[in-house]
Amino acid sequence: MGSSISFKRLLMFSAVMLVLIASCSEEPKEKTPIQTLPPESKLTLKPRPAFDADSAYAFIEKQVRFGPRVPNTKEHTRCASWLEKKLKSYGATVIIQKAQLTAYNGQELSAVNIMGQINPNASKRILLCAHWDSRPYADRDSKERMKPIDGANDGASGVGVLLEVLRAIHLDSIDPDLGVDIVFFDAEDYGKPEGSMLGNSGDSWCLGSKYWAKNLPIKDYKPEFGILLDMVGAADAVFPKEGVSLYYAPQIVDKVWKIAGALGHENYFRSFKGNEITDDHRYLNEIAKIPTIDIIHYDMGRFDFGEFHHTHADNMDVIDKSTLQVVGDVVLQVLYQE
Ligand code: AHN
Ligand code: ZN
Repeated sequence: MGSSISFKRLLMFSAVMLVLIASCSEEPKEKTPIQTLPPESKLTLKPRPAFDADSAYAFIEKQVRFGPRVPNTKEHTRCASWLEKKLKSYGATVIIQKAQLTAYNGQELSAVNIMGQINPNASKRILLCAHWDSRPYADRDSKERMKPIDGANDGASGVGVLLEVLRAIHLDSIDPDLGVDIVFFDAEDYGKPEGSMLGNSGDSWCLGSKYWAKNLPIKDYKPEFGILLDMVGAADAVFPKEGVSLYYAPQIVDKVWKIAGALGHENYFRSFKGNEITDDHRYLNEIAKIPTIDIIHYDMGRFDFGEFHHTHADNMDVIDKSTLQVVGDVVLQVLYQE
């Protein structure tokens, strides 16, 4: 039938036209795209309270203004009272542990470890810690090497971040079944000066945490894990997966670095293994058997702990609010992810 033939022709015509149009198109022919879905993120980030880096910075500044926090000085005693008062003001139950410790040179040190507990009766607990004393020497400096340093990064930065973490929890709220313990260790930085003839310096550091680990101030104290912050305030800080942490608490390193990555901070929390560093966490692991990691600035390619480390340049000028923000956000996220 005539109409059927013309219909077939129309169909044929249309098909030819379509092929022509398609082949004339200027668009380059695209291959079927390979499915490149983003890697499945195993982490759903839960809400966390805000960390105020200005406030953390002010807490660091306050410590530095006391003067060097060297055991047996009035600056040290005054700062200890302030820390105790701050912990209480943010709702923590405070436990003060005093100890007479002997330094590498025979000097007796009146030391004080300061602990604050949130939800003290909760059985599941997380420990956060930092050293609050500052180094009595500037043994890496070229001048005034026997004078004490400000210790803005080395000491005050970890404490400042933790005080702000506590303030953030206090202003917000936290699961009443999760206990948070903050411990400020004393006499971490009274280690043998560089070049000292007094033999191996390895165990002359961390006197306060060693004492604390041997004399836990709470019966059957067994937190799930601990996080130590040391030197967490410098610009462009590099936090490798520190060696002692990887040895004793690899699963905690993994947890914390995954969370940091999910927050987009892999430029600070690097994925490579760092050196093994003798720091307070070593003794929490070895003596108290608390799996504890160390978030510590250590840049192997660039002045390890920083050009200013154990010099008079470790002052407020090296403190960078962006780094404080990153570390504070990661620590808070770890707590609220539990
Ligand atoms: C040593 O250099 C052996 N330990 C580094 C721990 C440290 C010093 N943290 C702060 N100051
Ligand atoms: Zn130090």
